[in-house]
Amino acid sequence: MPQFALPPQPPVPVSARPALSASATPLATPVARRRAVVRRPARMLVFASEYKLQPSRRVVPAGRVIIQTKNIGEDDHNLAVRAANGHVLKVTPVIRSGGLATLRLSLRPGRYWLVCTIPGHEAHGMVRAFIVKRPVPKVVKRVRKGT
Ligand SMILES: [Cu+2]
Repeated sequence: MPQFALPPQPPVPVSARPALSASATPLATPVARRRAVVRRPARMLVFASEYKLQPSRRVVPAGRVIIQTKNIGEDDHNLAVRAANGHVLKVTPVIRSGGLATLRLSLRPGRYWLVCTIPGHEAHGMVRAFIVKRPVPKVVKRVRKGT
């Protein structure tokens, strides 16, 4: 398996990811409970450099999303979130080398694009798609306390 230099995943539970054989773990309810309660925004970290964007994840659950962009390159960059219809939903200010910027959005399920809108940068490769998926339906809390 090839090793890519992808940035580490933030420690946020990916609710879109199906639970892997929960029955294999005895007393797997804490995981289910945590998934049911998750209302925090999803998070994504994007590294920007010449000339690429490296998102920490390609799928996020629908709803609030916080996207942080770190410019690990030498030139100025920015980060825009573009909907499938071409509309730019939000864009950061210019991020200087070493700088960090944060976008907060609320996204519906669908396909979106991360783009650096500085002229020429998208054409040079600073564009990446990501998917917003409907979150996993609320898990009904199974009360198993008191034996
Ligand atoms: Cu750029």
